[in-house]
Amino acid sequence: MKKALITGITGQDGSYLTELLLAKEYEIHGMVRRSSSFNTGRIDHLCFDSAIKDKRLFLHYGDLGDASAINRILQKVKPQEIYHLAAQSHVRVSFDIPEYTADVTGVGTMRILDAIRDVGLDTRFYQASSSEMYGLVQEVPQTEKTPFYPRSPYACAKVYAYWATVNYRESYGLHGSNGILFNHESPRRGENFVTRKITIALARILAGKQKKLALGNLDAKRDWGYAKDYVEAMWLMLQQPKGDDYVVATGETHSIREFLDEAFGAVGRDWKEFVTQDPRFLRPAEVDLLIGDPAKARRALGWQPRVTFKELVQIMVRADLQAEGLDPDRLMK
Ligand code: NAP
Ligand code: G4F
Repeated sequence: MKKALITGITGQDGSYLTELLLAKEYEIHGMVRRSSSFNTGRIDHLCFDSAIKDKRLFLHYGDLGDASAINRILQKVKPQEIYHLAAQSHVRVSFDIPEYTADVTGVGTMRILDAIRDVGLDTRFYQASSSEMYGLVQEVPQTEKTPFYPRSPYACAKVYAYWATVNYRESYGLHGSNGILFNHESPRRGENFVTRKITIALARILAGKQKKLALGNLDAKRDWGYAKDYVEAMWLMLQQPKGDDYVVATGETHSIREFLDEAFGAVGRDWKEFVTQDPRFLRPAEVDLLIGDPAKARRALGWQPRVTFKELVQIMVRADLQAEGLDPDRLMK
C-alpha cells in the first residue's frame, strides 16, 4: 500500500485528492492545523467512516510555520508521496497579510523541502503552483515557458515556492513537480472566492435570504476548470519517472460577467437586478486575463479536463440550491 502525506487536506483540493487516493488504495496522512472551530468539514464524510479513519486515513496536527512539527510528521510517516497543497490561498487577502502569506505560502514550502532533506526521505513531491504567477501575462496562452510576472503577495510567494521546488530537484535530485494549476472550482470551493460567492448568493436570493450581491471587478477573465479533474493531474505528475513542471488548465477563458450570465441564466434570472459593485473587493493590482495551454499535460500525462465551463457552473449552482433546501430540478432550466 502506498503512503501519501497531504498538506492542506482540509481544503477544497485536499478533500478531492484524499477521495482519489483512497480509491487507489493509498494510506493517507493529512496535516491539519489547530483551529478553535472544526476545520475538517470537507473531509468529515471520510473521518466518520470507521472503515477508513485510523485504518487508511490519519490526521496529524501541524502548521506550515512550524518546521519542528513538519520534521516530526515526516519522520513518523515517511511517505512515498507528498502533495503540498496547504497555503494562505486567497489573493485579495494576501494584500492585507503579505508577511504572513510570504511565510506560509512561500517559506512554508521551503520548510517542507528542507525537512525532506533532513529526514533523508526518498519521496516524490508535488508543489501546488498557481497560474497567478503569470500575473501581468507576458504571453497568451500561458505555457510552462511563459515568464512569471506576479501581481500580489500571494503570487510572489508562489513564485518563490515554485523555484524552491525546481532548486531542490536540481540540487538534490528530488522527484519534485510543480503543477501550475489554473483556477479550479467546485461545490467545495472556499466561500469567498468569486465563483462560490456567486453560486451561494444566487441560492440565498432564491431562498429569500439575500437581496443583493456585492462584487469587485467583473471584467477579469479566468480559465476555470473542475477541481475533481485537476487533482487527477497532481497524482499523474507523481507517477512519472522524473519530476517536471506542467500547466493544468482547460484552454478556455471566461469573464466574471460570463460566470454570472451562466449561473443566473441557469435559473432564468438576470444578475444585473441583483449585483452591485463594491470597491472593497477590488485589488491594488489585478490579474486581468488567464488562459492556459495544457498541451504538455495532455501529451506527457495523458490528462485532459472532463467538465466544461457550462457544466461546472451547473454543478455549483445545483449544489448550492440543494444546500439551501431548494429543488434544482424544479428551478433549473
Ligand atoms: P484552500 O481550499 O484554501 O485550502 C488551503 C489549505 O491549506 C486548507 O487545508 C488550510 O487549512 C491549509 N492551510 C492554510 N494555512 C495553513 C498553515 N499555516 N498551516 C497548515 N495548513 C494551512 O485551497 P485549494 O483551493 O484547495 O488550493 C490548494 C492549493 O492549490 C493551495 O496551495 C492554492 O494556493 C493552490 N492553488 C489553488 C488553485 C485553485 O484555483 N483552487 C489554483 C492554483 C493553485 P484550513 O482548512 O484550516 O484553512
Ligand atoms: O475567485 P478569486 O478570488 O480567485 P483568484 O484571485 O483568481 O485566485 C484563485 O485562483 C488562483 C489560480 O489562478 C489560485 F492560485 C488562488 O489560490 C485562488 O484559488 O478571484 C477571481 C477574479 C479576480 O479577478 C477578482 O478580482 O474574480 C474577481 N472578483 C470580482 N469580485 C472577485 C470578486 N473575487 C473575489 N474573491 N470576490 C469578489 O467579490
